[in-house]
Amino acid sequence: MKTTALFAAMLALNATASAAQEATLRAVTSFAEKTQFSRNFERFIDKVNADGKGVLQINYIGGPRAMPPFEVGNAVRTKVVDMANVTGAFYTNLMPEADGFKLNSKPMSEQRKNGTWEFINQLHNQKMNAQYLARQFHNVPFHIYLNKKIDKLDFTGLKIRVTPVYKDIVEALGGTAITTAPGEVYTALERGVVDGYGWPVIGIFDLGWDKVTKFRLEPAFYGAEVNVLVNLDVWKGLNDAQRKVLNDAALWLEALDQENVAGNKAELERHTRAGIQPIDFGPAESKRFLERANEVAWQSVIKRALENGPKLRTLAGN
Ligand code: 173
Repeated sequence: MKTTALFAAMLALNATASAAQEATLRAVTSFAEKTQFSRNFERFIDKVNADGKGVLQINYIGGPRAMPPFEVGNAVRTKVVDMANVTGAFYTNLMPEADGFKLNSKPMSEQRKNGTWEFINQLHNQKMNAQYLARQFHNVPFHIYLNKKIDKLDFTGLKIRVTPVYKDIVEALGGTAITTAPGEVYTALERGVVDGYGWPVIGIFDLGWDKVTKFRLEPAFYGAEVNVLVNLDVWKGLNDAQRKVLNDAALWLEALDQENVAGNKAELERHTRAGIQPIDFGPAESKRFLERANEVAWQSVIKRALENGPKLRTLAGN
């Protein structure tokens, strides 16, 4: 009896001691280090490491050189890493609903007020064993980039590099979809394995794709989403002060999206300087494209997520 009590007291003491200690989280990103879709996460890490001195630190392991992008979601789920910067498009195998996140372009301030964040956090808790700490880039749309000129909105005969983001619309327009990680896009274009690719409006210069890109198809569509996830066991193991450092930095990170409006514009100007020409079939065709893109994507999400798909669509309001 005495030993048990002593042992319990020691355990309690130990737990208090470790809770008061500085925690260190190991983090990876699913995009190349120091490129567009890793950069704000890297700023977030710097902020956490400055604000969290003595409380919580992030040990940045790096990007795709450390871990293949399509494995990052599962690595968070299984606690191979504690935290990751990753798009839902890279973990639709674990959570088909993630394909619907690109269809919600409302600012995160609004998504946090209208229940969207809460619902998507629940999905992450249940299916990814993860806390949905932050979402970035709601206002950065995608394009299809092409190396062959087309004279109507028809991809018949074209091979286009995709992720789940673009697969349904590429196939709906008659194209052949070829899934690759971003790290394989340059070589695929250079060798003519693909005639084009999907990517957001920003970021094609990071890995030199401007050298192997001729055209940018208008209009832009959907909205990029790159999330900061924390393994749920790790999250629950943190104390209030540690979680506060992360939550405060998460809101700060989401607010950085304000910078994207100017960033998108500057990048389009850079496309022009690089000789990348827009292909634009005018307002009526653009409208048809956007409606089609929206519809095929929702149908695809709803087919795989019969209850959650329609709920996501209601929350997105489109
Ligand atoms: O094209 C991609 O690899 C992709 O799906 C994506 C998603 C978000 C941001 C950047 C790229």
